[in-house]
Amino acid sequence: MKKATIILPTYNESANIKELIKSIVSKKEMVNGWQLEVLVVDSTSPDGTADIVRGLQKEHESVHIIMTGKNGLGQAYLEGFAYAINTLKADVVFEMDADLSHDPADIPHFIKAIEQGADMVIGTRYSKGGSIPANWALHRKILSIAANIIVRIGFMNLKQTEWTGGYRAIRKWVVQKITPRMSGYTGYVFQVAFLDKALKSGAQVKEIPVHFVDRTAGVSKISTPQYTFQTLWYVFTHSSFIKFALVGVMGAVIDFGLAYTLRAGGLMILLANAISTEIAIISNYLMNNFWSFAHNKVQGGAVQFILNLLKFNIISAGSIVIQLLGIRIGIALAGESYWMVYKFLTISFVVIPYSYILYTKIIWKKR
Ligand SMILES: Nc1nc2c(ncn2[C@@H]2O[C@H](COP(=O)(O)OP(=O)(O)O)[C@@H](O)[C@H]2O)c(=O)[nH]1
Ligand SMILES: [Mg+2]
Repeated sequence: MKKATIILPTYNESANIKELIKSIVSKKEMVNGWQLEVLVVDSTSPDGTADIVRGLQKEHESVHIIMTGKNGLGQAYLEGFAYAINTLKADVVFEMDADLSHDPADIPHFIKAIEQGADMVIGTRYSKGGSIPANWALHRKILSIAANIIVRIGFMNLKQTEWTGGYRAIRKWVVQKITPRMSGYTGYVFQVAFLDKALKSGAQVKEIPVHFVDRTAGVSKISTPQYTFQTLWYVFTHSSFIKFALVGVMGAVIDFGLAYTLRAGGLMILLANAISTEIAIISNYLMNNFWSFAHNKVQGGAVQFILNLLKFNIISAGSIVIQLLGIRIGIALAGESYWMVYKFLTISFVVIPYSYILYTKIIWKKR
């Protein structure tokens, strides 16, 4: 029989924990072939959450608890994952809020998705069949919706609709692979960082819709300004798309700088530009391979490396043709004086999507 351990991080959840654990335990019969266990990770709550859990342990041997300091939600999960896998021998771990926002009746759906081959299952509030609480204050709705949209666009991953939610089922191998790289993300940013790293590691991630219910007891522990800043910073520093855009800017600087220098050194204009452009293309290829798309680096030795550099050259040549066409069309429609505007618009709205899509479909494919 396989084992799934449902990890409940708690800080002052005495008003919720008993009802939640009883509800989870009552679902045990609903998942054939799986043993369900509960692991509470309590940050030494002063409200006596742990005592309530210890009381329940007398009736239910599938209930476990470990104590930790108040070191953030992510840190509580890291400690819970380690205990669930090393001590309880879990095959799958669940993340779940302990304030009754997540409905234990969804647990069998998560298990089913795992059985169908998913490595990680995410309960999403943002696809058909899911929802955020109707009674949330407007600012909370906006914050939650905006956070997910910003992360989706930042990572250019529109497929993943839920990044910040904490109702998840994760296979052991994903946890073991990702957790050693999570020590810098021990607050609420943990959720975004973990999902990003799981996707980059090639985990099959599946979403299932969930209704998120507002807590009726206890208070939220989220610190909005800190969370917002950490999330934005994480996306900015880990988005392949943003890195790709920065590489593009660096390429332009190299191209212009080198062309100017070579020309000043006495080379013919066209020759100077041919050399500078090719060097910029090669340096872009290297920066994209070892930085922007490092998780999907070109494999297969020197031959593949050169072959892909050739493909990269062809795609880059396409960018130049597209730019010239854009400028040409602009001139035909609105005259010559604004050619820089046409160039800017063509690069922003055609060249960038064109090259990003081709790079990620042809050269740095998802493995
Ligand atoms: N162990 C532990 N649990 C925490 C910590 N911060 C939040 N939690 C738990 O994480 C879950 C989600 O937190 P909550 O404050 O409801 O966040 P919100 O739903 O985004 O408002 C709840 O079960 C909290 O008790 C922490 O520092 N340590
Ligand atoms: Mg909550």
